[in-house]
Amino acid sequence: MKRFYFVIIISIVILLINDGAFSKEIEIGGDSPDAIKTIKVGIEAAKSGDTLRLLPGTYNEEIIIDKNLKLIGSDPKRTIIDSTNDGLAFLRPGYSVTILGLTFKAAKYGININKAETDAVIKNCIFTHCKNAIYFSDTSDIGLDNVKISIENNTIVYCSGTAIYINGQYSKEEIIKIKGNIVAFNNGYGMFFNRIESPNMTHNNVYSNTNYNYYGYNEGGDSLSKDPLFVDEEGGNYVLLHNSPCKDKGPVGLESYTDPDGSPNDMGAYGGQASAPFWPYGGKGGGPVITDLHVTPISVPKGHKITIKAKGTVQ
Ligand SMILES: [Ca+2]
Repeated sequence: MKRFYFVIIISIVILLINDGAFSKEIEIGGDSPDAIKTIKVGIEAAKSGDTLRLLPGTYNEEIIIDKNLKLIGSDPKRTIIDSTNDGLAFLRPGYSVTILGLTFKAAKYGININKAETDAVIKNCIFTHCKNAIYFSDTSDIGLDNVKISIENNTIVYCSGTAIYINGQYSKEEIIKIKGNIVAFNNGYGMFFNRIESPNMTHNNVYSNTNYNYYGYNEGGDSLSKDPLFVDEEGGNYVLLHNSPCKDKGPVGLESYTDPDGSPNDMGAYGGQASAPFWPYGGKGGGPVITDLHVTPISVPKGHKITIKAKGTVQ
């Protein structure tokens, strides 16, 4: 009888170990000598369902997706995929991938999805100075129910081609969801749709894109076309100024859409609960950000005066 209980307990322990090993988090980047330095090596080490957490840094590589993964950046401003061809490519169908908190820079295609049967969530990312930012082209006539692409709370600016390109034989809502994005100052189209009948598209700000803001499908509900007013677009800081028209105008309806300070969703990469790890605005109510601190002179005898100058910005 004793032996019988022993066998059961061992079986439970093994089940727990297997379950724990099923999905893990792999850290990439950083200065530690045994750190995994490239995303490619991280993907090779990952099993389907794992999360790759990217420490701040610039990754000069092309990411090929060949398993179900989450790619989570530390902060889009500081976690940069700088690639000349594809930033990230789905070359085979059937993968489910979440991409969050990254900047895609300089790529010919920031994210290139050319197969049906893809489940991609692209969230809180910045695309800048790419040719095309998010490019989905499925030239087959299959995959009506086998594709699910969600493009939410991204900032896509200063690309030389099209910001969001969707080409596929799809008509159902929820298959392509495009919400809360800022798409501005791109040199081609803001959003280009071919053969798609009804993307689920709301709360985007699509402004000043050289060809057309929209082509092939008109803007969805609650959308804007206004200068987003970034803190420093020349310097690549796409945080919103306090008077940005994108403040509190992002998607509504889900708890995840609420900003980390409790206010409604801001459009762009700094909006929604997922931006909490890199939320740039301080706590609820917002305190000023102090910069340009100068003390002159830096040393004086007792009883003399010094001048302290600083700049406070409320975002
Ligand atoms: Ca807000």
